[in-house]
Order: sequence, then C-alpha cells, then structure tokens
Amino acid sequence: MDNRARHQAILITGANGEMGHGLIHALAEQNVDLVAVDLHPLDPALRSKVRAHQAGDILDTQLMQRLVSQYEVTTIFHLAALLSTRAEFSPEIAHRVNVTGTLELLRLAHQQSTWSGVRTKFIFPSSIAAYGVGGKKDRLQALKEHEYTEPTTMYGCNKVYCEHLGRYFAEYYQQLAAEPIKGGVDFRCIRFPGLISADTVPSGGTSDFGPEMIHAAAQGQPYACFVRPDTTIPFMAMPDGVQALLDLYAAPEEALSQRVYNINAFSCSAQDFCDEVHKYFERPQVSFIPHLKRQAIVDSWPAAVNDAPARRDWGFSPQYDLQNAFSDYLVPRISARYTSS
Ligand code: AKB
Repeated sequence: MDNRARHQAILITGANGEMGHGLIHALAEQNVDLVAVDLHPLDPALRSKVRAHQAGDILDTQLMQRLVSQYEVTTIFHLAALLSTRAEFSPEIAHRVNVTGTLELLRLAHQQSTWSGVRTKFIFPSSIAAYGVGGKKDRLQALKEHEYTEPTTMYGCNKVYCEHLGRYFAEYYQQLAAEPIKGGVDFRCIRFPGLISADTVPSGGTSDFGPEMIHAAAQGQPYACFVRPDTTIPFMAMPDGVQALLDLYAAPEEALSQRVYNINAFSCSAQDFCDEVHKYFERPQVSFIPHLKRQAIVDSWPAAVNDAPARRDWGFSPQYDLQNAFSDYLVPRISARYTSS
C-alpha cells in the first residue's frame, strides 16, 4: 500500500456515544483529522468537527477496509460497545460487537502498522465491570488492576478478554512469523468508573442510575432509582474521562509500565446523588425501587479502585469530585440543555 496516497487520520468508533461526543470536540481542537464511525448517522453537531463520517457496523469488514484504504489510520479510539445491562439481554450479540468487533479492529490496526512501519495506537475503554467481587467487605478495598477479575456479566467478561487480546496483539501477535514484524499495535486501556455526562443521557448501562437521576430532575420528571440508596461505586464526570483518554494517548510508550490502568475520581452512593440533586433542582421526585438483578450486578463491582499507576505513569489527575461536578459542570450544562430544548 502506498501511504503517500492516503491522508493520516484518527479513527473513532462509537462516535455518537457519550464519550465519542466529548472526545471528538476535544480532538477537533487539536486540529487532527478524524474519521468517525457509528451504527447511526453522526450527530449533525459533530459533523463539522470530523474529516469523514460513516454510518455502519464495525463488523462490516468491507466498510472498515474501505476506510483504511482511504485513510492512514495512526490511532484508533475504539469506543463502540454494548453496555452491561443491554448485553445481558442479548449476550451473543454483545459478544459479537464487544469481542469480535475489537478483534477485527486490532487486526486492522496491525495491518495499518505493517503498511506504515509505525506502531498504531489503540486506545480502549474498559470498565469497573471487569471486576467481579463476591463479598461486601472485599468490594470496599480500593482494588488493583489484577484483583478480582472474575466478572459476572457478559459485558465484563468481554472487557477483561479484550484487555488480554490487546496485550496479546501488542506483545505476541504473529510471534512465530519468519520475518520480524514491522510496526505492531500500541495497545493502551483505561478501566473507567461510571461516567456522568451533561450532554448525553446514557443507555444500556448499569451505572446509569446516577446520570439518569440528574437528567430526570433537570427535566422535572420523576425518577425511580433501580438500586438501593446505600449503593456505592466509583464515578467520574465526563470531561475527566475524556481528558484521561487524551492523556493516555499522548503519553510516551516508555513511560507506561502496564497496558491496563484503573482510574477513579470519586466514590459516592445513590443517596449522595439524590442529596446533590435536592440541592440544585426544585422538588425532585426521586424514589428508590431496587431491581434485584441490576442491584446484584452493581454489587459485584468495587466501591473504589486503586489508580496509583495511572497517576504515576501518565499524570492522571481528575478535576471533579462529586460536589464540583454538580456545581461547575453538571448543573450549569444540563440546565442550559433542557431550558433551550
Ligand atoms: C455500564 O454500566 O455498563 C457502564 C460501565 C460501568 O462500564 N457504564
């Protein structure tokens, strides 16, 4: 393949999702060329920010091959996934999208690097769903990356396996080839806590009770929270999540002592969310009606994670805790969003 014929670009899958929105806005400011792929046509608000966008399935190999024959893909942010609750309703489809889709993209990243001779960066969001913590006491320790990785959901299993696939591609893919491999895949992964965005309402996740409560209150709608008030997991405001992706992407490879990093911003309970919502919105109507099966999924996730390696290796440092996430980010942005619509 003649690389001179192709324009360098960063490929973003799952571009319409919560994280895709923030990432496209941030990368567009860095003046890099972006190619966005999503199952649905790209949000019109994002179209001017990207060089090209394509509606289609990441499992459509013809589509993906056409894109990489047009663009020299230097980095892939692979955000497309079926989240944890949705994946339980269709585990086989989740496996296809979350695992086969990732495998195909890793292969494509490898193929790109053999054409350019340069390692293709592959940035992959994993999740606290990669954990499966049995007892209540154990979920209260701040877990390290290798502890308790026996998830109870299809989505969690998919994430853990893709972490391994990424490591395999980065270190062992085609290890028996006669000729040394030129390039290769520079796989980097973040295990995210529950993310809260002011701009998009989540769908299909099990950590969604936090963001759903806020978006409902801002619209004056009642909200029945599907977990108990004391349910505590780690959360993060979306700007910190996007910044973490950008920081890991920008870090020199030699600074990275591992391929999979935990990150955490604040741990809080569903009741803590409810208390904040009461501070800012008039007469919010929040009730707690636990859904026992979704509750069990959240209870299998840790209440906190140890993110010391991310802080040490690439300077992870979130700006938002629960209080300033509400006062400085969520409330102003969400209120403006629903007042103007
Ligand atoms: C989900 O709830 O599935 C996601 C996650 C924690 O990865 N938000």
